Amino acid sequence: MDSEKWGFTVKDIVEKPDLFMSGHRACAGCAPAIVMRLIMKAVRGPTIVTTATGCMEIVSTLYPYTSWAVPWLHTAFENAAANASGIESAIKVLRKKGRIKGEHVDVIAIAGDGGTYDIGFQALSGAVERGHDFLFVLYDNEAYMNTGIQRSGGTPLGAATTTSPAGQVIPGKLEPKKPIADIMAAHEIPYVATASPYYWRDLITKARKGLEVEGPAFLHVFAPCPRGWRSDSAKSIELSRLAVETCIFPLWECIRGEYQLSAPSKVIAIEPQRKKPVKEYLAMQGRFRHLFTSKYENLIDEIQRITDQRWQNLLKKCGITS
Ligand SMILES: Cc1ncc(C[n+]2csc(CCOP(=O)(O)OP(=O)(O)O)c2C)c(N)n1
Ligand code: SF4
Repeated sequence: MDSEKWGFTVKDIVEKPDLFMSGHRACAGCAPAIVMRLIMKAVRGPTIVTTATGCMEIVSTLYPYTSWAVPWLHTAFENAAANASGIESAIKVLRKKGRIKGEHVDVIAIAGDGGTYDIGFQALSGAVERGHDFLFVLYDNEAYMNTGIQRSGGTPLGAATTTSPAGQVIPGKLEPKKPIADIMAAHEIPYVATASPYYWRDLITKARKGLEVEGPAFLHVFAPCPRGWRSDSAKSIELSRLAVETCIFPLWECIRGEYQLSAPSKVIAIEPQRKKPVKEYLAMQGRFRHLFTSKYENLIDEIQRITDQRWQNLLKKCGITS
């Protein structure tokens, strides 16, 4: 794994050993597991990963087995970023004392939406404010899946979860998704980006960029969960594409507070007729099934309105006027 020689050609990517290995216990069609594998294709050399409690931790480390071919630490649900800060600081001290020499060590913290938007947020905000040099990967499957599909701050408006059940009383989750990547961009850290596993090369490149910058980097990765989304397990990657094409999940980077669209979303900004209706995306998921009944169909228009509004705001931040 020589960072000088390794590039991003398909051949390089295929030939690089998998550092997140097969044999884990994720459900069929689990996009977060695909995201783990792609992220680990981006590392430069010696790497330490710390993962908060959540599906990706549980499915990959059923004792005595592990899917991680790098040093890996379990951390509590709330403090993946604090753990990464400690790892990075320890490496600095050991280097200063001459106890380790040689290559840089990549430090990666990984958490789901529950561990990022909600319970891990103070640790994350503090760690990036202190300027620790690590990449934080949020795999966003939009609910607390590991404990039974409870709503999180990342769950979208109208989604049915076990704590926002769609029925006679409420139409699924009542609040829209917290704009977590914008909140991280507001910290003016060196690198913030969004990514989707359909655009796998873009995802790997962004993970690598996040590792290469000095200081904190935040990567928000869209990650369909067929179990919690009540979607076809063969459609996770199609959903990853549709989320970008509908602008539900646009792709962008923000470098020290400066926004720019990534290629798949730039295409839509230039040719707005390519933007697909959110209905197409919603219709593929059982968690939105109730929105296609007369009682709740007005929520589809509301989801479209919020999506359009957020897209227009993003275009403005990128200096694009439509
Ligand atoms: C302080 C604390 N509260 C609750 C839990 C129980 N718990 C473990 S994993 C989890 C949900 C994780 O959700 P998320 O971070 O979205 O990851 P996912 O399971 O969806 O991959 C919860 C509530 C815990 N481990 N620690
Ligand atoms: S519940 Fe969802 S995120 Fe968890 S392993 Fe299954 S598909 Fe993956």
